[in-house]
Parts: sequence; C-alpha cells; structure tokens
Amino acid sequence: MCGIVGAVSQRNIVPILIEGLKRLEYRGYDSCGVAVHQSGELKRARSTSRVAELNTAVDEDGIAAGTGIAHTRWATHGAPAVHNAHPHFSHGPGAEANSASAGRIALVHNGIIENHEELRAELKAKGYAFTSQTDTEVIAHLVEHLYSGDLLDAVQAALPRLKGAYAIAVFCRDEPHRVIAAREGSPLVLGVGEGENFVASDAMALAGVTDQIVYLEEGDVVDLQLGRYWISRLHAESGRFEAQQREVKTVHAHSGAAELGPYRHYMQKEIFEQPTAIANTLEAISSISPELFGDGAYRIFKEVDSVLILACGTSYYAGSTAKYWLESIAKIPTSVEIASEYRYRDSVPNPRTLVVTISQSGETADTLAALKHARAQGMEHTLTVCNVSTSAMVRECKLAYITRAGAEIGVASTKAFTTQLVGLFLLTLALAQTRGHLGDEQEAEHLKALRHLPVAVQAVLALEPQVIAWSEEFARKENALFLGRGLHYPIALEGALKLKEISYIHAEAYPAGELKHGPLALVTAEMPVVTVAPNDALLEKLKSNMQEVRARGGQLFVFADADTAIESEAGLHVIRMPEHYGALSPILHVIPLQLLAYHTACARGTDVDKPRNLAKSVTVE
Ligand code: HGA
Repeated sequence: MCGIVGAVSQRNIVPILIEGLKRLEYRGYDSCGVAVHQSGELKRARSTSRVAELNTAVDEDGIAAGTGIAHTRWATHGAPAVHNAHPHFSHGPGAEANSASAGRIALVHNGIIENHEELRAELKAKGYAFTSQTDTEVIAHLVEHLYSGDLLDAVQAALPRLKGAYAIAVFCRDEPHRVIAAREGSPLVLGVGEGENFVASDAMALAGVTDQIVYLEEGDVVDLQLGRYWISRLHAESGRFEAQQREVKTVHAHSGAAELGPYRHYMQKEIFEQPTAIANTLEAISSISPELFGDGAYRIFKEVDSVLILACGTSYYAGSTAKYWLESIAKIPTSVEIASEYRYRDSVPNPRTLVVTISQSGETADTLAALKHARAQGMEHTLTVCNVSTSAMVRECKLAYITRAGAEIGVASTKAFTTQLVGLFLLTLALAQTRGHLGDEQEAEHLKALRHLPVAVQAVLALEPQVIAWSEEFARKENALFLGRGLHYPIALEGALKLKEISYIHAEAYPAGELKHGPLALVTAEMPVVTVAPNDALLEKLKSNMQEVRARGGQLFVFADADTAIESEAGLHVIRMPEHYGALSPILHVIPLQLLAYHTACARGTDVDKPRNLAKSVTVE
C-alpha cells in the first residue's frame, strides 16, 4: 500500500526520502514520486517503475533540497500512470499545465477521500484544472484554495471538509522550511531528529535517520519545521485545533532490507524461516497463563462468555482455524467475521464478548475500523494477535499477543500465518485454563507439542522436492479445487488463496462433504483436486469424498498423514507427511500448500513477492 516519507532539514534530504521509499517497497506499489522545495520552486519526479528508477530520474534532474515529500502509490482511484502518481501539485485556479516544475502546493496521500467527486466539482467551478483521476488531487487544490499565507491554517481548514481515511504530507512554495502532515484512518509517524524532522508511514522507513518516534494519533496534525514541531488536533467542543503532547519513543526499527541469502524470493525465504519464527514466538512461554496476553487479562478472560474474531484474508483463515480450537478445547462460543463485512452490518453486540483482531501489520484499515465499530457498540474487551508491537492495532487493543515472525516482505503471507496460529492456540489454552477446561497434565502435553513444532515444521519443509515435482503439473492448469474437513477446511481455504494470489490460477476450497452439493460438477480429468488428509476423526469420511472425485476421473493430489494408509495409484498422487500432529496439525498441513503455490508460481514465471494488483499492508478500505 501507499507509503509516505517527508522531511524538513538543512541538509539534502532526497537520499533519505528515496531510502525511506525503498524500505516501504515491501508494502507493494505501482508508481512512486518525490517533490522538493528547490531554488524557490517546487520540483518533482514521478515514475511507474521501481524506486531505483525514480532515483535515477532524481539524479538526472539534479533534484536536491532540504524540504520534500515522497510517495509509493497503490492505486485506488485512477490507473497506475505517471499523471496519477503522487506528489500532486496545485497551481491555483486558472493555471493551465501541471508541469514538472510549476505549482504552489505539493501533496502526498495514503487513503481514500470518499467525497472527492463533490469536492472536485466544487473546485472545478472555482477554476482549478485537474490533471489526474485521483481522489488525492482534490486535497492539493483544496489546500491551495484555503491558503492565505500560513500552510498550517490552510490544512487545518481543509481537513474538516474531507470524508474518508487519510494520511497526508504537504508543503508550500511560499514556506520553504515547513511540511504539514495529518492522519485520520491511515498510519503516520513523526521522526524527531537534531534540528530536522521527518514523517513516514512506518518507523521502519526512518531506520538509520532517527530512532526518536512519535506515533501520531487519529486526528493529529503535525507542523514540521527546522528544529521544532507542533502537534494539534480539532477539539470537538471549541471547534478549534488545540496543541497536543505526545510521547517520543525510542524505537529500534528494523530496516526491513532483509537479505535473500540462498533463496530466490522473500516468500521462499519466509516459508523456510517458519521453524525459527515459531520458536521465537514461543520463546518466552514456560507455562500457560492469561497474563501472556497482558496485564488484566485474567479479569477479562473470567468475564467473557464468547469470542468474536475480526480479520481479513489470510488472517481470517487463521481466525477460522482458531474457532475450531476455541470451541473444542476452551468450550467457548466463537464467531469469525470478515472485518470489512462486520463493520457495515447490523449485528447484536454482546459486551461480554472478547473481540480478537488478527493482523500481520497491525495497520489493516478494515480490521482497525471493525475494531472501532465493535467498541462503539460497547464491546470493550479487545485483544489482538499481531506481528508489529508498535502498530495501531496493538495500541488500540487492551490485550495483545505479539507474534515474532520478523519482517514479512513477500506479499503472500506465510510465516505470519503460522505464528498467528501459534498465538491463537495459546489464547485457546489460556481461555481453557480460566474456564476450568485445562488440567496440569493437558497443559504439559500441549506445551510439549508446541515446543516440538519447530522440528516438526523442519521435517515438513524437507518435502519440498516432492512438491516441486507436482508444481510442474499445476503450472499448466487454470483451475484447482482444494478440499479439507473440520479443522483443516480453513487450511484448504488458505492453500487456495495462496495459489490464487501468486500463480493467478483460479482456485476454490470446499469442505469435502460439500462436494456433492455442487462443486463436483466441475470435476474432470483437467481439474486437480488438492486434499488435506490428516489422520483425524474425519479421515474415513474424507476417503469417501476422495472416491467421489476418482469416480469422475478427477486427479487427486493428497497430503496424507504418515499413518493414513492412503497409497498412490493412477489418478491418486500422495505426499506423505512425516508425523501426525493432533490439534496442531493445521500449522503443519499448511506448509506443503505454501510450497505448492510458491513453486507453481515460479514455474509460471510470475512476480512472486509482488503479485499483480496486491499490496502488503492494506491501509486503505
Ligand atoms: N487514493 C489514492 C491513494 C491510494 C492509497 O493510499 N493506496 O494505498 C490514490 O489512488 O492515488
């Protein structure tokens, strides 16, 4: 998703802006740009290729200055094209061309302005010429329209007119050493330097520049100047912007520039990092207790009578798996909802529900909004399972479990998913304990199985050569079906999602018992049917479902536990998992599905780490 970096300094900040954009590249983007205040005017370079190309353009054009803003764009309004790339300029009404070096206001934006059409019509009527199809350009013109000598005043006057979500950074030709930034619904941090100040979408973009970070809150507006900054927000009662004090935190942000080492892609590296990521996530666990989720967790766990999980994409499938655990082990009624649906539907709030959000980045806009919606309905018991301890999600929830997957660069989530499952299994055990369903013996058994996970994952990763052999065949297909049952149905869904995301093969997942209710009509010799076959109580049922596929000439590709006695034969291909893993089986069974998607995508020659149309931290609705 979009990334923002901005700076006010005495030194040339262009290399810092470019480096910051590079560190935000992992979020996914389709174009990028930079604008600076140079020799009394605004200068800009924009590109629809990578940040490295933008850097070349910046060098060729001699762009260098102490004040500037930069952006990576993931288009929501208007095609990915140079004229839609940020920064956007406004020249004032009546100006003809949006040439590279003209303009009075320069602006970058992350988010969506929902009332952009209305504002566009209003500004056009005032004589503003639009040069892009973006919603963002209206903000640049609106600020220009409201400008009368003080940029902060103009931005503060513009913000109440915007409906939607945004993080913005803006500067003005007439005020050389000043950048104004604001956030409402999209992430933004302030970086405090010595005699210089920065803003960015993520502290990681400023690694090596400053470790003094202020996490701006919703509604904050920050005025950055040389050696000083000032934060304000609109006070509902007075209707005026009033000064705010915010804590400056020392943040040792990871630069994110992880080395690929022996791997071809970050996704492959991240699949293979799962034993370490899981071991790190479990590192501090010597026993099960509610306090693993933060102070006050025991009181909250005692009070709740149900769980509501809110998440999107892969995290939603982690939540769907956890529902099986929570109901069977902790005996607590659980529902799982797609965050973007939950926030807009009428539901029946229960103040005794534990609201659990799941997000790798902790900045997922839909999930944050769903959390807010739940709270607004009086559901105050909130917990997140998240990979970024400094994220908005962790700040907004009362309780948290921080997974330690490390930076995940590949857009298709792998190690974040399996560590989320570990966090959710621990939550299940802690709730089971509080509710009297976990004796000492069971706790010891579960802990033993958890500690065995890294070794068990390693053994599954050793299946890679067998999966590669299958992937050659999958690469020639355009459709695939995934089957699972019970606890492994969400794993089948996740396997299908992985294949779709990175190989662009149409894949669907069904609970195997549903086959005969519709999808069996799709089964022909051309349709590979991937089946997750653990040796659990549903195995015999699953075998019958496999027969239904075989009888129609379908090709079965089965990941079977060691002791399932499912043997390869014509039309039935089997890869045997090394062990049977009991309740933790979904964490192991998803791994060959990740490998299958990865190697199929490689065989098809797609851009595995940055699949088309997708982005990493989904910070827009
Ligand atoms: N709506 C703006 C910004 C999009 C964005 O924030 N993406 O992550 C645009 O389309 O340019």
